Amino acid sequence: MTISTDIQLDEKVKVIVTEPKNWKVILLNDDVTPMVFVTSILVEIFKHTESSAEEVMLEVHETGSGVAGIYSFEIAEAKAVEATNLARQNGFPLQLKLDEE
Ligand code: TYC
Repeated sequence: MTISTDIQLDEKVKVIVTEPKNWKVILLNDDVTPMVFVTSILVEIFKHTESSAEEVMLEVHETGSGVAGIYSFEIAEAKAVEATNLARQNGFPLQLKLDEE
């Protein structure tokens, strides 16, 4: 048995496809979180090399903020949560935020 289905397309429907935006994970400076801890988070979670991690960490330390990485919203959120959890587990007040690109 063959089932055939006719689908009527409404030509008035216009499909608008837009690229999903990327999100920056921003690291914020504080006076308590050790430099070595921030550097290790940049290596472990944000996949920096040791030297680029140190560069970003120092930029945050000197200017107040810096970009840890740029991802889709879901990945950015997951990495920010992972970094925040790790900081809290170690008793540090490290803060991260997400900014649309
Ligand atoms: N300012 C901190 C210190 O002197 C280091 C630090 C860097 C903290 C970056 C947070 O996101 C940060 N120990």
